[in-house]
Amino acid sequence: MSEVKERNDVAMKPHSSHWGAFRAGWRGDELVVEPHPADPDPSPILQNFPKALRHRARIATPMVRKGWLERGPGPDRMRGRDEFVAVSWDKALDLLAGELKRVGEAHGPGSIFGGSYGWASAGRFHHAQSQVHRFLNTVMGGYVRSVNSYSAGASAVILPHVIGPMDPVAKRNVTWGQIVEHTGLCLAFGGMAVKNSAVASGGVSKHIERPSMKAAAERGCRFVLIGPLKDDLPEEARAEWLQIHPGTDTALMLGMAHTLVAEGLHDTAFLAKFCTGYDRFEPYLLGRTDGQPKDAAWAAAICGIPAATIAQLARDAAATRTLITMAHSLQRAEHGEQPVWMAVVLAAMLGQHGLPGGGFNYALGSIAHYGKRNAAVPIGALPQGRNTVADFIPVARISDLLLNPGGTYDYNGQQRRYADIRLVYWAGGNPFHHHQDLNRLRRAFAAVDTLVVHETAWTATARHADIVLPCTMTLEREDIGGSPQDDLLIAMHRLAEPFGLSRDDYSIFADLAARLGKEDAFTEGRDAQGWLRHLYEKTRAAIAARGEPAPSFEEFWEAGELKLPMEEDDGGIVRAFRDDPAGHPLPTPSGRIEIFSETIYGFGYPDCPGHPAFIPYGDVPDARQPLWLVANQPATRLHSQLDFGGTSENAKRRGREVMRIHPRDAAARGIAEGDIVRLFNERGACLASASLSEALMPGVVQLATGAWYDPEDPAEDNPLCVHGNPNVLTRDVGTSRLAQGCTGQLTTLEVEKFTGNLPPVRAWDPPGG
Ligand SMILES: Nc1nc2c(c(=O)[nH]1)N[C@H]1C(S)=C(S)[C@@H](COP(=O)(O)OP(=O)(O)OC[C@H]3O[C@@H](n4cnc5c(=O)[nH]c(N)nc54)[C@H](O)[C@@H]3O)O[C@H]1N2
Ligand SMILES: Nc1nc2c(c(=O)[nH]1)N[C@H]1C(S)=C(S)[C@@H](COP(=O)(O)OP(=O)(O)OC[C@H]3O[C@@H](n4cnc5c(=O)[nH]c(N)nc54)[C@H](O)[C@@H]3O)O[C@H]1N2
Ligand SMILES: [Mo]
Repeated sequence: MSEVKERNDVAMKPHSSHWGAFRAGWRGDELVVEPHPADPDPSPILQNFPKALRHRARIATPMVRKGWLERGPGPDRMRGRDEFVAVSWDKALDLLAGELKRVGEAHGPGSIFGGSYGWASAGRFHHAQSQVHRFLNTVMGGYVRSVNSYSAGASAVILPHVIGPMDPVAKRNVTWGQIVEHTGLCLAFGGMAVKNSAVASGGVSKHIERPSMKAAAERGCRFVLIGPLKDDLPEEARAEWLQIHPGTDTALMLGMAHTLVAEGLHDTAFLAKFCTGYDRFEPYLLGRTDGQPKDAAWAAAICGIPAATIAQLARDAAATRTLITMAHSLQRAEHGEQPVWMAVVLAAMLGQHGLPGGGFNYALGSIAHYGKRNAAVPIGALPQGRNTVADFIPVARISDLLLNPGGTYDYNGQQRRYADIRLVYWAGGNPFHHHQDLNRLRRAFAAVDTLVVHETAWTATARHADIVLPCTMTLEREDIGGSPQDDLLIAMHRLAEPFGLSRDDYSIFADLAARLGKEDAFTEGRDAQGWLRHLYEKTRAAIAARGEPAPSFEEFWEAGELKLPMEEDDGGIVRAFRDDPAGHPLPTPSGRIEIFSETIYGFGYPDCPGHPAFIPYGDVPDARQPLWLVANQPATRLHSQLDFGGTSENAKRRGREVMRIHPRDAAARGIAEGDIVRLFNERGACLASASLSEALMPGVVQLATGAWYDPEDPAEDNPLCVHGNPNVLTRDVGTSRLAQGCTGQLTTLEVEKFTGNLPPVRAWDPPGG
């Protein structure tokens, strides 16, 4: 095999992950992992692999919860508190097939929740979420699904109303190449942390964000970071840091917009030609509707940035090529629809949408998908089959669904009703990582008849399941790595034998399908290799159709990668609209940018009116919970994945996640560097190790997500998490009635030095041992 490289006597084989393409091989018992040679800024997350592969946290054998085995399916508060019994694969699959049959016959597929949100692993075929969806569709007739994501719950709903679907606004708009060449001022709301662009679902072979910011800054582009944390932009951007109170960015943007109007700097020609509804928004901006002009002084009192700074920022933005970027985080918060909409409006008032390196690019820098050119050929994905169940929930309403069968709620103009769910099937996601208010989630999971989880490791979600099926890790199987925003398709070679009795999700589902008499419907007669060839063919045929050399599957596998043709950097639908508004209208009701939306206005939601507005946060610091918590993405891993890997573990202290606090706030509480602290609020509490830092603003503490939930006493209803999972603290409320998105980024709490006996961290110990 030509791609096998000898380095330090190690035969290296290609593989890929959400956090980068790489090569790996064995030096004796040690797995050696090296980034793809073309990657200018590889991620340290890669080094989670070696230690994780054979870690004790891996699941070795199928397990069934004792109470479920003895008493059968049914609501049970013992989930997460019970013992497990090891069973053979045959026994586990017989039990599960019987339960699926019972639920299907008695209650129908509309009683199965297969939302199964989660990132799983990077391969196109073994992607667990795709596997479980295909299984439920082809074998069970369907399932209640989830829509939107934890990433962009609010923007996925608001953007189509006001400018266009999220994908073209985020992924085919302003590129890093345009920024390097054209941008004069980049206003980065929530920053563009390179720890975040370490990641792209499906994989990324070249991390270009840091070098691009460096090149842009060296040319003279000015970066302004607006956010509570200084390190949300890299040193290389040479950014100015404007510290803003969390949840107040809409006020800042309104203050800038007001300055533009007051000084006649807004682009009235652009507003007239490309937008609709400015006349309905301006009275609010100027205070004609409520007596309160949203001027810079008003904004300053809310967001904490001086009025003169706000006004000058508006003038500077009007004087050059200005790009507004906005991290996902701002909309993963109460009223998260508003900052996104207001950013679209501010860029419109600046007249910059559609200019190279200007306008608004949602989520640039939040993930490595954005700011890239797109592949000119399709990349295969596992077909999902047909879901006969029309019902769905907005993804972050999972606890509401399970706790309120038959209950009603609003969503994007609809009044909807929650289904009566009996069986929940999860593969490739970790709700005890991603969901808010984990004590409430435990009550929700107690309400179903059966919870089935496929996992590679003993996450808290696996520990709360009735049936736990052990799965291979990506390194233990062959797959194809790729994403539509990367120019390399990677042949993911197998590097290790399956751990214990673990099996691929695919072969588990194929065996289950056979037990339910639907094997052919699920497999279409293909084994895993057959599917890889089938998926590859889609890309190969498209390359051949372009008249370009299109290697066979064998050639691709042997070479280890395939370079894909890429589309032109043409600015996408926003540029096309600017160039020809009549010929290329935006896919909004008016075909224009909607500064006022008749549609949204017609919904009559007080928490999402007809134009962007500043709506104060509900959960604000008070005497009892005086600090903001920023629960952001971890630098040392992807979400909760491989929390037990080397990079992640090495960043912990005394086994706990590190939480950052400003020295002023620490001093007021007698907290010193390295102290174990207790973070608490009305919903829950967790421990963490305190680190004092002036890289965050006073009044804000930061604890990244991803430390595995580890209840001190699982028998309690609101146990202390001894490891540092911030989702015991966050609120489980939707962004608004419009999008019902996740609001996990921000909450309020108090912090104190922990003085009790330090409980051990057991998050990675298998249950019962
Ligand atoms: N407080 C707060 N909460 C948040 C956020 C926040 O900012 N603040 N961010 C949110 C966001 S943006 C997101 S995207 C979510 C992420 O939430 P998730 O995507 O659910 O988190 P992951 O840890 O990636 O979960 C993936 C799981 O799949 C498992 N897995 C990997 N490969 C395989 C496989 O081949 N087969 C099977 N069966 N399993 C596999 C992994 O072990 C892991 O447990 O979290 C959200 N939660
Ligand atoms: N290393 C790593 N990278 C990741 C991930 C990961 O788990 N690990 N997850 C990936 C996924 S799935 C997603 S969706 C993206 C998420 O991307 P983001 O949501 O953009 O990432 P976060 O790190 O949660 O938040 C970015 C910053 O926003 C700032 N912020 C928080 N609240 C406010 C506010 O009210 N106003 C302002 N101005 N700033 C605020 C915080 O300082 C925070 O550090 O990250 C992706 N990248
Ligand atoms: Mo996400």
